[in-house]
Amino acid sequence: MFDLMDGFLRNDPMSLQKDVLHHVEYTVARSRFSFDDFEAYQALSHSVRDRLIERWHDTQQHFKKKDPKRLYFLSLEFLMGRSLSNSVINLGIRDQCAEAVNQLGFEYEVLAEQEGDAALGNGGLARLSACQMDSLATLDYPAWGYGLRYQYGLFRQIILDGFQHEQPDYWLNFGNPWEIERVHVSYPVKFYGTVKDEDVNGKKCKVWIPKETVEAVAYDNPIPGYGTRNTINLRLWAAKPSDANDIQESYNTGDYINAIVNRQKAEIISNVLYPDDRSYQGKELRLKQQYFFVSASLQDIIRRFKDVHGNFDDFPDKVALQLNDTHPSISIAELMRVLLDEEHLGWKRSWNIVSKVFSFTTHTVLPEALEKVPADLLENVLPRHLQIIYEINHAFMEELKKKIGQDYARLSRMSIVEEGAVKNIRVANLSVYCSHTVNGVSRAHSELIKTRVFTDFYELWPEKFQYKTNGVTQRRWIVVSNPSLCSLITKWLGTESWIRNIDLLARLREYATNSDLQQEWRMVKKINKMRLAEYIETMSGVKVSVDAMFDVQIKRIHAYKRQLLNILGVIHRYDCIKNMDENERKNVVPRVCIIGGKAPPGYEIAKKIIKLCHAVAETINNDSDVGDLLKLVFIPDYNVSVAELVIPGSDLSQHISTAGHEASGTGSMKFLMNGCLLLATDDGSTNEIIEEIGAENMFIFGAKINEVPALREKDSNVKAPLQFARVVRMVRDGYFGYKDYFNSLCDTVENGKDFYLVGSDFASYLEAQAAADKAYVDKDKWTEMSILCTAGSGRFSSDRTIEDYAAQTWGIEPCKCPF
Ligand code: DL6
Repeated sequence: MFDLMDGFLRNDPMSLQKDVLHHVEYTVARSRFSFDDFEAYQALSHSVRDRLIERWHDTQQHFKKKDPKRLYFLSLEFLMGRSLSNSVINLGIRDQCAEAVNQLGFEYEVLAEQEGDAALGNGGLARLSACQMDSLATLDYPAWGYGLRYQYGLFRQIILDGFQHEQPDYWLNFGNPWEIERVHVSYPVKFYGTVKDEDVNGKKCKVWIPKETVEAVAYDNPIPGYGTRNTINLRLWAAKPSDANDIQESYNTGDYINAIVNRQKAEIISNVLYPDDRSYQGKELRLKQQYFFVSASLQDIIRRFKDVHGNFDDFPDKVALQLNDTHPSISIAELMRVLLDEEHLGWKRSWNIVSKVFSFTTHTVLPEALEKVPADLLENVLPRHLQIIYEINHAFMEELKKKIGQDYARLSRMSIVEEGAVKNIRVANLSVYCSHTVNGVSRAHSELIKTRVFTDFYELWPEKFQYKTNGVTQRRWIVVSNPSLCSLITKWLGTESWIRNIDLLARLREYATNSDLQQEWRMVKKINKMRLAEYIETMSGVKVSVDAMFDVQIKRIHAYKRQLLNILGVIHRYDCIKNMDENERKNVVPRVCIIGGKAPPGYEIAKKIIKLCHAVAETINNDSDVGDLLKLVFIPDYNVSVAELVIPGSDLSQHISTAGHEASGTGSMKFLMNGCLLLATDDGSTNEIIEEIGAENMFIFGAKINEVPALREKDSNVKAPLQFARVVRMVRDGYFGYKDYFNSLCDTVENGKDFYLVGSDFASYLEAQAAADKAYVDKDKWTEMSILCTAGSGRFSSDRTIEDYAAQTWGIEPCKCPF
C-alpha cells in the first residue's frame, strides 16, 4: 500500500483501487470478488480516511513543533452531514476515487449516497460549527473542535397521515468509518459528592469528594482543509463506565449483576442529543452532558499545555477557548476549579488566567431562551462549581458596586445568581462577565444584544462586544452539492481559486448579462431542478413540472420562522387561481412550493403547522382544475444531505421570520451562493445581504425591527387585510379537512394574539410574492439577478467569519503544514 519513496499513500486511481480492495478484504471482511454498494462505500471511506490520518499526523506534528496559540472550539452540537463527499473534494481526489470504484463496477455517486448523516445537532448553530471547522482547517488555523459523540443524533422525522412522528437516529448502527476511537485517550469525569475544607501543605483548601466517576473516551474525526495538507481534529467524547466505581461497587454490594447494570448507566450521558433548543431549564442529564464534555476537553487541553509549558500564566498566550453559546459555559467554573484546587494557583492568579481565555458567542435573540440552571441542581451535581460561581459572583457584585453604586435593581438584573422562589444560575451572565469578548452572529443581532439582551453589561464594558456575521463554507454548499454550478463558475472565472478565495466570485458580476453565461446558468439550474423533481416524486409521490418556479422554505419549524405565513400565502394563491377565468390563468406563474423542516417533539404548534401543510397539499395537489399552476410539497426528514439536494434546485427561497427574531440565519447564505433569489424580511443578516446584492435583486417585505414593538401594542389584526381573514377562515372551517382541529393554530394569529405579526405582514408578503412572479417571467432578468446573488455571496463565506474571529477575538495565526 505504501510508496516507500515518499512514505505517503498515493492518490492515483490505481493506488486508490488497491486500497479499496484491501479494505474490502481486511477491514470490511468481505470477499474482494463479491461486495455490495454499502461495503464498497465502507472500503472507499476507509481508503480516504487513511489519507486523512496521514495528513492529520503531519498537521499535529507540525502544531506541536511550532507551538502556536491554539483555538479550542467547544460546542455541544456539530451537524457534520456526510463525510465522504466532503473529504474527497477537500483532498482533491474526487475524480480519482470515482475512476477507482468505476473500474470495480461501482458508481461513485451511488456509494456516496450510502452514507447516513452525522446529525449531532439541531439546526443553525450546529451546522455553523461544521462550516467553521471546514474553514479553520482550510485557512490553516491551529484549532480543534470538542463535542459529544451522541449515540442517537437528531431524531428521524417520519410523516404518517401528515403528522410528524419521531424515530431514534441510531446513526452508529452500521459503524462510522470516519472516526478513530482512542482507547488510550480517556479521562475520568466526576459528579455529585461533597466539598470539604482541608489543609494541603499548610494552606486551607477546598477539596471536592465526588461520588460518581464516568470515563470520557475520545473519538477523533479528522477535518481536512481544502487545498492544504492541514487536517484538524474534531474530538468527540463518549461516556463509558469507570473502573473507579467498580472498586467501590465490588466491595460494597456483593451484587455482581446489579453492579454491572449500574455500571452501564454511565453511558447514558452521551446517549442522546436533546432535540429542542428552546429551553433545557432544570434538566439534570443536560447539565451532566455539558459538564462531561467540558471537563474531558479541559483535561485534554491542560494536559497538552503542560506537556510543553511549565507556567500557567502562559496559558492565555497559548489557548483560546470558544464558548459556542452558553452550553459549554460550565467550563468557566471548571477551569477555575482546576487552577484553584488542583494547581493551587490561588484565586487572583487563577481568575487572571480564566478572564483572558474565554470568548462567548450567543446564537439567540430571546432573553427567555438564555439558559438558567437551578442552584440546587448544580449544588447536587457539581457542588464545588456552585461555590466557585458564588465566589465569582461575589467579586463581580463588589466590582459592580464600585461602578454603579447601590442601584439594586440593576445589580439584581446583572447578578449571575437569580434570587426568587427558585434560585437560578444565569449561565449567560456568567459567560458575559467572564469572557473577554462577546458577540452576536450578525450585525443586527449584535445590536439587539447590546440594546436589549445584555444592555447593562454593554453600558459598562462596550469594548467587550463585537459582531461576527455568520458564514457558510462554499466547499460544502457549492463544490460538493452543486458540481455543475462549480464547473460553470470555474469556467467563467478561468480559475478554481474562488474555492479558497471566495471574493473572486464578485467577478461574475461582469458577465451577469452575458447571454452565453445566462444560457449555461439556466441549464445548470434546470439540471438541479430535474434532480430535485425526481426526489420529490420519490418522497411524496407528487409529480412537479421543472418549468414552474421552485419556491422553497427549509428550516426548523418554529412560530417565529413563520412557515404558517408561507402556507397561508399558498392558500391565498390557490384561492385566487380557483377564482380566475381561463384568460387570467394564462398569466399565472406556475409554482412548486416546497416546505421542509423538523418540529421539536414537544412543540404542539409547530407540529400542527406540519399537519396543516400536508392537509393543504392534499387538496391542492389533487385538484385537477389547478394542475401544474400550483403544487405544495412537504419534504420529510430535512437534514444536511437533503439541503444539499434542495438548495441547488431552488429558484426562490423564503427567510420570513418576524423582524428581530432570527439571530442571523445561514440558510439564506447557502441559497444565495447557489444563485437562488431571496424573499425575506429585514431580520438577522438580511440587511447585510442587501448591502452586497442590492435590494433590487431581492424581495424584501414586512415590518422592520424597530416597528415590531409598536405593531404588537396595537391589535395586529386591525392591520391584517381581508384576504388574511378569508384564508384563516378557510382553515378553521375545514376547507382542507380537519374542521376545528387547526383552531389553536389559527388562534395564534388572530384575536389580538398575533405575536409574530403574521396578519400584519400578510399584505406586504403577498406583494413581495407578486413581485417575484413578475420578475420570474422575464427569464433574462431573473437569470441576471440569480448570477448577481452568487457573485455577491462572498462576504457570507465562513472563511471570512473565521478570519474575523481569528484576528479580532482569538488572536491566532495560521500554522501551515509544510508539504
Ligand atoms: O448562529 C447560527 C444560527 C443562526 O443563524 C440562527 O439565526 C439561530 O437561530 C441559530 N440558533 C440556534 C440555537 N440557538 N441557541 N441557543 O441554532 O444559530
